[in-house]
Amino acid sequence: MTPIITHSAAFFFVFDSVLLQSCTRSDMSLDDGSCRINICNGLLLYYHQYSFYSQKVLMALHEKKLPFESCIIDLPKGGQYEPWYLQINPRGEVPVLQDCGKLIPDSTRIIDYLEDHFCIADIPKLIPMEEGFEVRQRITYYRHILDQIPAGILTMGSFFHPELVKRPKAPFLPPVRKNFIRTENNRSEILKAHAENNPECRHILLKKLEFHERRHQIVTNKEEFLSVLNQVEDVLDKVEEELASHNHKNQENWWLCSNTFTVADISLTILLERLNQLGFECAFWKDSRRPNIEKYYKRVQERESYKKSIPNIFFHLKTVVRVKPIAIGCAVVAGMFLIVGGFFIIRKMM
Ligand SMILES: N[C@@H](CCC(=O)N[C@@H](CS)C(=O)NCC(=O)O)C(=O)O
Ligand SMILES: *[C@@H]1O[C@H](CO)[C@@H](O)[C@H](O)[C@H]1NC(C)=O
Repeated sequence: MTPIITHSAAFFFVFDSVLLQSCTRSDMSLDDGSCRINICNGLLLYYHQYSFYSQKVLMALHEKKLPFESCIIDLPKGGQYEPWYLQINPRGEVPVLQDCGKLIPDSTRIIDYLEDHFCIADIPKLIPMEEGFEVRQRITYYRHILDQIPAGILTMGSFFHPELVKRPKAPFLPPVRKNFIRTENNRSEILKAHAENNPECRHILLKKLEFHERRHQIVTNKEEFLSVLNQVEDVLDKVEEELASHNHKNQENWWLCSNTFTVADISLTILLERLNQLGFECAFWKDSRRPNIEKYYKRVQERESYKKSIPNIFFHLKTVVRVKPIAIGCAVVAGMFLIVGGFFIIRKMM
């Protein structure tokens, strides 16, 4: 499997295969088919477009308008278990940021790193220092409770308990969901196979196997999954209350904790985006359940950083077609165009 190197903006273009370049030998610094490149003046992000934690880092990079190169790790194909990638991140997870020789794993650490190292005058700040202690404390609090929600369990659990979900959206449409479930059910085998084939990574992969089996239990057990959904309810209640408390201010300019967009807003935005894609928006905010969150989510979708970090409809179509053989792909594409077309017609009529 050869990871793909793209320019940061490449994947936003429709059918961008021309712009995507496979790693070539000369790009690589290692001899094992890896994609680790030596960039000595700039940032390189290892990520996947549909990864929740990757999307947070992408949004931070775009908010701060920092240029970066990227290397896509093909999670559906197990690219995160390749020996060369385990050298970059022994946890076998995306995202990882490479800044010259330095490797920084974990989305929270990456965002803090960006905030600490790229803070000269005209780079937007995601943790405003000049607004005082109270605002910073609030940012830390909301960021913390939002980041504690286990996004992977939320995502996978929604596939195993479709009765709890109303209208899943792209990219989590039926063929993609089936693919996710198939891979999840076979992940132990996949990890064991990788461990057999790569004795030097065996230890790490077997650790991951243990972790996976515990997670699988939670995901497939309805009671446990419902308690994760309750945790989401609690956090969203607090967020709704916070947003409501700004109603007397000039609301157009207010985000979660401040009148500037902060790290807490990144955590909130990517969570709302994921909940919406999984089909939980009806349960959590639609129809005036949480009107301030509903308004917030509409408003944040207008931000440039959102548009650049969340794959668009064309990207989704391509994914669906790739996952399934042509025939089903075409049917899904046709269906989605009908839905999207219908949506625009209805919007025009209203
Ligand atoms: N704590 C990490 C979590 C990263 C994480 O769980 N990434 C997922 C994708 S969203 C992943 O790489 N999963 C692949 C695997 O565990 O096999 C962070 O915040 O970056
Ligand atoms: C499960 O994974 C193993 C190891 O990668 C593979 O050989 C096998 O074909 C997979 N089985 C299914 C049902 O996908």
